Amino acid sequence: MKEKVLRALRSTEEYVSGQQLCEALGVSRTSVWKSINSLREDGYQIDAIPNKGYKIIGSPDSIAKEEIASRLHTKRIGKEIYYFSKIDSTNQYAKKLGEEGAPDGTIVIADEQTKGKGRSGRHWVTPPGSAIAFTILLRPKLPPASISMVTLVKGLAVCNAIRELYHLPVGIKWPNDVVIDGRKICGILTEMSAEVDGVHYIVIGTGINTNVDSFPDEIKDVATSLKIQLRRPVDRAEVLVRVIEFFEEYYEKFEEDGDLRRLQDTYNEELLNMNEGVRVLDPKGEYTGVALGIDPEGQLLVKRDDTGEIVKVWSGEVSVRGIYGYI
Ligand code: BT5
Repeated sequence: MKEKVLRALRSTEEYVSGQQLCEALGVSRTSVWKSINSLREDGYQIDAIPNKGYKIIGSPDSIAKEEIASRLHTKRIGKEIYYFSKIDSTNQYAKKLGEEGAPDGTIVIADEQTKGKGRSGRHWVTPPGSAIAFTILLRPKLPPASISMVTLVKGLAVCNAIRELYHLPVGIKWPNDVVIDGRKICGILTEMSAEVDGVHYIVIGTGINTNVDSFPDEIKDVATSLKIQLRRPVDRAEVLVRVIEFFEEYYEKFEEDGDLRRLQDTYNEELLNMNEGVRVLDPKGEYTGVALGIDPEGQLLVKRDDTGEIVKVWSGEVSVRGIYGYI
């Protein structure tokens, strides 16, 4: 109900009368009034003028369900939203929902994670109330081998949302780190439940450092936040909504072909180290070369310095660094 009231108030720049709200939402005056009060308790500033109605004049820094649902313009992703002020891991919860049959496009959002997961058992730090942690559950009709490409689709969405909103010099460190100023601003973890020939569901988890002021010692040299870069806090809901909208747009393109052919050029424009020297940390032996961008399957093409041959690097076990450091 709160979500519907918010949506109605946000649908116009004008004041919306109590009567209009009752009629549009098919509820009583008392019920509208209760929702307005409850929104005020959540930190919304709602101006009320007799005989004119209500208007939102200030919103809290919230990524709760009502806030996101009332601002999101998507067809498919976010039709169901779960929000937690604190949770162990949004990916973990989304997997539970996946097992229970939750629909494609369901989103799980949290303000704090106590056991945020990175890849290969690593930890992802999500400090309370200042970062974004969220996971999208999807049920793609694609073979399991295609799923790792979704992570690249997501990285591209985050990268372009940040650029559009804040004009920051953001880029992608292949395959899935979104980086500003040589530091990581976002991490993505895709997990899947599948059989040999089909996918039950996938969960794509994303952590974005929005208004984080400082990081624990162990990551302070590799992490940054939008607030640190801009020297001002951002509207977290704005970031989350734009990322989801970009993702829906890109994911549709990916799903049509089952590969990245329509996104390859856009991705390569964002790729850090493009046409530059990289070191490929392959467990079978390290080598250096020049990064030539991704192919339609999301593999990084590298021209080896030693043999001159162009090899396809897949992200599974291999990691790629710039010649002079992490990026
Ligand atoms: C990732 O792993 O980058 C994937 C992170 C995915 C997190 C999201 S949050 C929502 C969803 N729910 C979850 O439980 N997880 C997902 P990886 O490439 O393995 O990077 C992990 C490494 O990044 C750590 O070992 C740290 O060095 C560093 N790190 C940890 N927290 C960070 C942060 N907040 N910002 C930047 N770097 C961080």
